[in-house]
Amino acid sequence: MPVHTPNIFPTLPERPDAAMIARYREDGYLAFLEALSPDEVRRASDGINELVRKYAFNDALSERVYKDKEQKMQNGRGLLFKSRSSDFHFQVEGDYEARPDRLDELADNIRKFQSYDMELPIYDYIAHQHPRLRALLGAVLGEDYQPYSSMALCKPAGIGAAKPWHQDLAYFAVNRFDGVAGVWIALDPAVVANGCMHVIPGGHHTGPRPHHWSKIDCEITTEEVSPAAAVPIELPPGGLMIFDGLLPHETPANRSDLRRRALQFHYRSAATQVVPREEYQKKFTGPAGIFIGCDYSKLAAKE
Ligand SMILES: O=C(O)CCC(=O)C(=O)O
Repeated sequence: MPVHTPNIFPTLPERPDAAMIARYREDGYLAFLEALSPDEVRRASDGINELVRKYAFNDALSERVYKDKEQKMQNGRGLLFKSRSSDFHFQVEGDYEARPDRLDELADNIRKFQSYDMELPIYDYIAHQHPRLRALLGAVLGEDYQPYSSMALCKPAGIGAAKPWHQDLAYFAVNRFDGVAGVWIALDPAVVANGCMHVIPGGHHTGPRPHHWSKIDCEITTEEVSPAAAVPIELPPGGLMIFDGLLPHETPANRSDLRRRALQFHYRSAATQVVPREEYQKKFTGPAGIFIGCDYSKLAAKE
């Protein structure tokens, strides 16, 4: 039976109306089938290959860090290429063996890019200047919102790993949890079979949920989320979803032969400050007052 997903609108408007923003507050997300033009999608998609060709196995520009099979957490595995001049880095999917003579194939087998928004003008434009996205973010977070992070998640065909249930604020060190939004933009058709986003509508109202390091990643257990309440957000290339930093979401593994690349950017309201991790950990707590987000000190202890 086809699932009807609420809050999917045809086009990202020049100004979102009050009813849309009310739906965002209630359900924790909105999606739009058209936000980027086909030309913007093509440039953003080509940019991934361009960055891989520029940095991978180029020892002058990047260093290589091997996160191999000994890593306890599956999603932590995979070769990392780290820029020598900025925070930009990207991780190869754990099950793919990168080779310097196959850079376009490598570009199709990246797991994620991080801190890439200033690496190419097209990413800077989409993340920081796109007029309709700016209007949406201004309506959701206030006009003086700030960028927080950039990631691109590329679930390679056949081997793309699942990202289990989590809240993004379980990772982010900020002083309050009502002013962070993520924006996720499909570059390929994103459907259930290749690991599109799934969300729990309204699941942000319950506040922080307990996360733990499983063999796969930092995740919420399924006793704490009800996958039966989840809806898939299927999007064509150029489609966009905005979601609250407390909204539980996941993406399944990609066992299909369709790659699934997406850009993701996070933003914070002006009142939401980045704070030291110790300060944030005192706030992202459960009823017992204990930190329930992703505790990196426990991960290190497991290794
Ligand atoms: O796009 C994906 O596969 C997962 C994105 C996500 O939920 C995240 O990185 O927090």
